[in-house]
Amino acid sequence: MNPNLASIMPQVIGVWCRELGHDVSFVCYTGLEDLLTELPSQVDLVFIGAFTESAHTAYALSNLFRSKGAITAIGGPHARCYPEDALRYFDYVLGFTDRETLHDILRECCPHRPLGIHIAARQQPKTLPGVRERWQFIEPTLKTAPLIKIVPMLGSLGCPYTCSFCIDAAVPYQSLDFDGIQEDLRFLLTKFRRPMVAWHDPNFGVRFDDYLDVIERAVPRGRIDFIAESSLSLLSEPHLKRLERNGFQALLPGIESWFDLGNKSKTGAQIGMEKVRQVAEHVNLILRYIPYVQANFVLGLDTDQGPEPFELTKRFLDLAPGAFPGYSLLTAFGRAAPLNLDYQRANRVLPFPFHFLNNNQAMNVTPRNYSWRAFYDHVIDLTAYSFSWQAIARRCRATRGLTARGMNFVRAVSTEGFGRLRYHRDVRRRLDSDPQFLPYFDRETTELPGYYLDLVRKDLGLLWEWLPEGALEHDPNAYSKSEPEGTHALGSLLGIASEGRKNPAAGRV
Ligand code: B12
Ligand code: SF4
Repeated sequence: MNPNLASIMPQVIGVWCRELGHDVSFVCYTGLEDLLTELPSQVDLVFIGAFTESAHTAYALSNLFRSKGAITAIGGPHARCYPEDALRYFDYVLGFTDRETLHDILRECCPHRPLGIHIAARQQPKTLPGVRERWQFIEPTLKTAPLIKIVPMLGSLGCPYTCSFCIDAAVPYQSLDFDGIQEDLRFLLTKFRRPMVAWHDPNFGVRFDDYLDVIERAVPRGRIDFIAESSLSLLSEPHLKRLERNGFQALLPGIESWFDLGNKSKTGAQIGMEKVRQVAEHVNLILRYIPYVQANFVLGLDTDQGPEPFELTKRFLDLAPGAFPGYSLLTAFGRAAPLNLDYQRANRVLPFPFHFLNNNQAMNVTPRNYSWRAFYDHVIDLTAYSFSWQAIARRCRATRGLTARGMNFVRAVSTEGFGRLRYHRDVRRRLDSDPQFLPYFDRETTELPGYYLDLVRKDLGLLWEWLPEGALEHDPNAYSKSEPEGTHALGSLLGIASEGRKNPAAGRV
């Protein structure tokens, strides 16, 4: 599946660089490639797009390329969330990136060491190259996906909601060019017998009728399958009927919590069991029209206490057995969200190495209302319940279609369901038995338990040798240190503009 989860933005950078006359090599790392052999050996400038979970891979690669004389730049979620840290290892660290920002870097292209420079456009780009232009990079990436091939598309950026834990809380909503979207959909019909498209919009369907009008104009009914992340408040029955007619096969609504964020789930002030009943009914309604539903939850929010939130999620699974539950451990990704300032100011953020910050392998915020042992007990109990054989069988019975059933089964018994359960149990056991664990979790020491060190070393493989010294540590409070008390720091999400010195030399990127 991994090539189907590839990001759009590195493809965009590739398109823009070629348009500006550069000779571009593009490598999409899906976790299986041997990067040391796949990557080109001689380049002038390297752009790396990375999530925080792959920051150490990115840092090691930057070090490797710099040793061969290249200039390095990082963009993507990690660069947006932890720019101060990335500046230690890259010449350029990018926030919002438009064509102009990229052009400035290509023109200048010179080393900035020991500390790189942080460059960001004032806002999200107004336009991005579509599928037709990105096809040169999409096609080779999807070649490595054996069965299902999913094309990533974007219809909008930002979100009108302001959930305080979200990276889009401060980013204004904007839709992308509808004509371009229409053309891309038509283009895809020439490439696959039945294309499958995943919308990477943070919240698909905000201008619902406009998007569905475009799809209906471009696509003969049912010729393209779609997947989208959306919020329950946008998924009314008339909308669901229209989505079904237009080939939507999977939706991923965020429920997040039974005690918070009512505006997202259209449950208003309702909380607790009331909300469970209402949301379960809504999810069952969705399942009548859409074969696959993943319901997303955040575990460990400040509004949660005692066993109740976890028990309520179990009741939800009983009442809506067809939904696949996606659990995220509360994670404060640096300066991603306004709420992170509060966690940092309250000294609640743990310095877990970036490698573990993928919403599952570590929770880097001290829970307000649980001890670590109690918290993990609840997480394990809920995960075991969600992926028990009874729950898997119930999910299978409540889902339509072979693909949806197959996906649910594979996800439950692979690294996601069973794998995470094993991992959480291992962590819980070590909270009792490994003398390094609890002191680290309780922030009595910053010495990383050997267990985690071994895991990063193993995962990085040969790249471990290239990981710069000190790169496993970062300042978990960097965001709050850069903001005066009392601010909510929205300005800093936009970064600083480039001065863009001129040095026009087209090169290999
Ligand atoms: C679509 C999406 C996905 C998709 C596609 C993932 C992918 N590989 O791109 C799916 C569903 C697969 C997914 C999975 C995950 N996701 Co996700 N996802 C998003 C989402 C909703 C939109 C991102 C997006 O594409 N936006 C459109 C682009 C154009 O805008 P942008 O991201 O703001 O990028 C701008 C700049 O950052 C810059 N830029 C971006 N990339 C690059 C690259 C280069 C080279 C350069 C120069 C610039 C640059 O330019 C852009 C234009 O200004 C964001 C939330 C959000 N609203 O941003 C979360 C988000 C990115 N995901 C997140 C997480 C944690 C995950 C998972 C770990 C969750 C999980 N446990 O499974 C996985 C990891 C997947 C992986 N490693 O590939 C976090 C990342 C936090 C972090 N610092 O790492 C985010 C921010 C959500 C959050 N929790 O706050 N995700
Ligand atoms: S609705 Fe979703 S994308 Fe929008 S701000 Fe809330 S969590 Fe973020």
